[in-house]
Amino acid sequence: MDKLIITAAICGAEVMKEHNVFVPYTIKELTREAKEVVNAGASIIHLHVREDDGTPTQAVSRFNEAMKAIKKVCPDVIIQPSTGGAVGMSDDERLSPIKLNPEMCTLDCGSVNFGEDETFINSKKQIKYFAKKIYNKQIKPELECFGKMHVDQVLRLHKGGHIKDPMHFSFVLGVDGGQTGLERDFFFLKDSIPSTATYSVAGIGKYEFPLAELAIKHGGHVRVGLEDNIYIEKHKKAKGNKDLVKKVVKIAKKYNRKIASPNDARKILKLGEFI
Ligand code: KMH
Ligand code: ZN
Repeated sequence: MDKLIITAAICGAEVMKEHNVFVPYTIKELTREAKEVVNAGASIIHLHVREDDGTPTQAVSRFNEAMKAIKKVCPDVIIQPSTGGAVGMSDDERLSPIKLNPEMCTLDCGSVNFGEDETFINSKKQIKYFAKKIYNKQIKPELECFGKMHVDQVLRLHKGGHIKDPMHFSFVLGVDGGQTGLERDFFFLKDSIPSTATYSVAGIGKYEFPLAELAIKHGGHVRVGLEDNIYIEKHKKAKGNKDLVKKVVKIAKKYNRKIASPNDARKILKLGEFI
């Protein structure tokens, strides 16, 4: 089994300090969280950025500032900016961090309701547009799928030549409006992708650690972080992203799964290789 790649989603666009005071907004806070998760075992940082007051932004200048500051304290870490941004942003606004030539970025592979009245739109035409822009820059997309139909969408786009091998999926499960993150969901998605592809799971809220454990047992990779879940255990808030990463490392130890360094992750994900 490959070593375990831990991605830390340290910030997100929706979760606020009112939910967990450790959600980073400023560059200083982002850098603190990044350093702590990398020390705890994360090799990839899934990055959103905010204005100092917490407003989500996709401004290239803010990403530039954040990525430079993070690289200063964690020179090896893989930074994976979001091209999802926040609900309602335009395509080109969402794509702006790819101007900075990151090694990876997200590619959201279908639309999904977020809670009561928000819908995160990713039409087939948009996915093709994003994919083209991302591959043109030789960036490796993490294929974010909020349910099985998004996986099917990826497979069709792959067949049509819009998505390239080697594919790396991220199953983001448990969104209020998306697919649940139960054991049966995990197997349904994992067993739907080609054996040559890699995958990571990101369980929202209560699904975070049960899904992480399944992925650890079955050769997948794991994403955790305050973007997805603010609790270290029921009713107890995490004191920063590092607590969530440390908990994953502990589960991995139980199953003798070694933790990937950023360079291990580059090899496992074949970063920079496109067929
Ligand atoms: N904040 C969501 C609207 C991504 O990073 O690509 C989108 C999201 C997915 O978080
Ligand atoms: Zn995100």
